[in-house]
Amino acid sequence: MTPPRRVWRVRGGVVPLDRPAVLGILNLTPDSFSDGGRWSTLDAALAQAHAMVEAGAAVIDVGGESTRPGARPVPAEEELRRVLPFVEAAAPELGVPISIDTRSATVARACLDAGAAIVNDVSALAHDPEMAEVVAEAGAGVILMHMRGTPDTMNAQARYADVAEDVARELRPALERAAEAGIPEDAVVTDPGIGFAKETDHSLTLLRRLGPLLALGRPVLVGPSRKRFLGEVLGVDTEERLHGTVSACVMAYLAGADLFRVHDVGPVVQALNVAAASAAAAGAGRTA
Ligand code: HH2
Repeated sequence: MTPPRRVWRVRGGVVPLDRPAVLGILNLTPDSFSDGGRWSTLDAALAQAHAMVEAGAAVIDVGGESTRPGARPVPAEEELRRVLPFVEAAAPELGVPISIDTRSATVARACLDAGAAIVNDVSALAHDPEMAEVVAEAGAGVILMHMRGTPDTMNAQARYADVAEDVARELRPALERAAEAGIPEDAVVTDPGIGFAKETDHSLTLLRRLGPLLALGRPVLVGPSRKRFLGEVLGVDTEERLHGTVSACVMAYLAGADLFRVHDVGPVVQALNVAAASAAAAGAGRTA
């Protein structure tokens, strides 16, 4: 008998998880650390989204607020001005679910109404008290990411006894918030928050030690793309971090991650497909 298909339930459908799922990043912000200001017209944003789908993205993750360390919050109206026209235009034609990267329930609600299927909340439903309800009412998928403090204050809070255990324990209240609001278990994905209140060694450790997070019983997403910890290991600037990003994703896959949020979709999809094919050929799971 074939085992039941693993899926992530999202608004209006599912994201299959029987092979690695890549989320293509589309930052419609002037100040994101690596692609800020690049997709400043609707046409450019749509073209980039289609190119990422073509390259194998299972989801497009669109954001209108930078969460890089030290970033200042953006008012909901401004966030909506940046992302809503894209969601309205892309949802009917893209062919994959759209995820909205926001901490604001107002932004999430408007984007879900316009056809988005997933909310990627880096505050794990803690920033906006209405967020859990908005996700539940829409039947959306949700990504619950670990961080401490806010992007403004998080860097000072990167002290852990055991980063893998601490991250998993600190995400539990978010899972409870989701369950209390009526969000189904199979709509929830967790994320260790690479680079969010994490020193380089914490991010590197988390890529190898996802066990405590996996023990929470939800699929795990990682977002290492072009991040600072890669720059610190390799001594290279943001635009030269592709190979480091690819290695980080493959390592996290071998440690049990199912979803990967990246800027460079094609190379990461290829690398993960090789890793998955090798695991399947060996017939003994990912770590054998
Ligand atoms: N990282 C960033 C933003 N959103 N969401 C999840 N779930 N996981 C992450 O690791 C994650 C995230 C930061 O990266 P980026 O979007 O490239 O930059 P910026 O926040 O400057 O827009």
